[in-house]
Amino acid sequence: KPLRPIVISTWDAGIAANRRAWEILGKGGRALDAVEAGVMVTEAEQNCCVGLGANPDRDGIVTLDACIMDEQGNCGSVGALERIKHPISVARRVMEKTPHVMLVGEGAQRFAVAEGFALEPQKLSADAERTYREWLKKSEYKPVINIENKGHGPFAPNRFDNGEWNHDTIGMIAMDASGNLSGSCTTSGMGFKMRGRLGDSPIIGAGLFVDNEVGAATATGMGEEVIRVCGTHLVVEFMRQGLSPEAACKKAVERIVKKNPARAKANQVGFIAINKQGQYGGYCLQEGFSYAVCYADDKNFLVKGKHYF
Ligand code: SD4
Repeated sequence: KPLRPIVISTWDAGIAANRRAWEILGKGGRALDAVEAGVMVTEAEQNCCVGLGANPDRDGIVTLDACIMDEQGNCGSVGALERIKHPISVARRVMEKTPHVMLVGEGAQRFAVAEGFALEPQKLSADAERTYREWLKKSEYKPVINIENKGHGPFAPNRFDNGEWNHDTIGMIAMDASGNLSGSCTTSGMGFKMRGRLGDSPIIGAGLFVDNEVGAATATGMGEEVIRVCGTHLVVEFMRQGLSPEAACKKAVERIVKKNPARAKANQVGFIAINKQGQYGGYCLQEGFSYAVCYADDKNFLVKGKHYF
């Protein structure tokens, strides 16, 4: 029996985000509203991995990326947005109120302010302040090649010293009672990224893709790996060819590995997907990725992503 409505989202923070999304979906609300409201919960949390409380770039500034896509293929995105609490809502305004898909940096912030979003103080959360100071101790600005060999990916400490994978993103995809799909993705990006760096999360087809005929997918992990293969577009196209959500995510992960096995081995990427039949699935490079699945008042649980390595 098809699961409908359904909402799934990345990592453990997905549980709280799903709960909020379900308040809308469970009442017959629109998937687009659900995926926006859902990830706003995560964006609003201080000392979390997403939003203004998250880790800054190397210059100590939090820069946020987000995108959103609806059942008609409309989409909006913001990149490198500073001092705005809810980048996902700004992305939605870009979609609904401008002729464009993507606004970045100062222009995105100016648009947000013109739309009535408050300019928040430029201040790190207590957690981020502590982590940043710690990071500054060890990490100088070295050419990429010098830090590449730490097993941390090209430039970000993708993995903590305790072996856990760092994550700074929530991606959410949903199908509503009418059978329409939408998705959202929001992030502070990789912690301690170079200033100006954009990852996959604000890029339609990389961090998020929705095709209402087929399904939807979102990604997390090392954005550069996802961008190189147009990750979520690839997942949706594999579903179009008849693969289940899990098999489609797996095949996209395998594509990443095939391109550069050594690089893939040093990084984490996770994809999650749903299809029009209300099936869901996920797949990742490394053990340690989980996603949250919700399809009823009393069904909101974490699933461990199957992994390649
Ligand atoms: C990025 N994909 O900026 C994001 C980071 C992420 O869990 O997903 N972290 O590359």
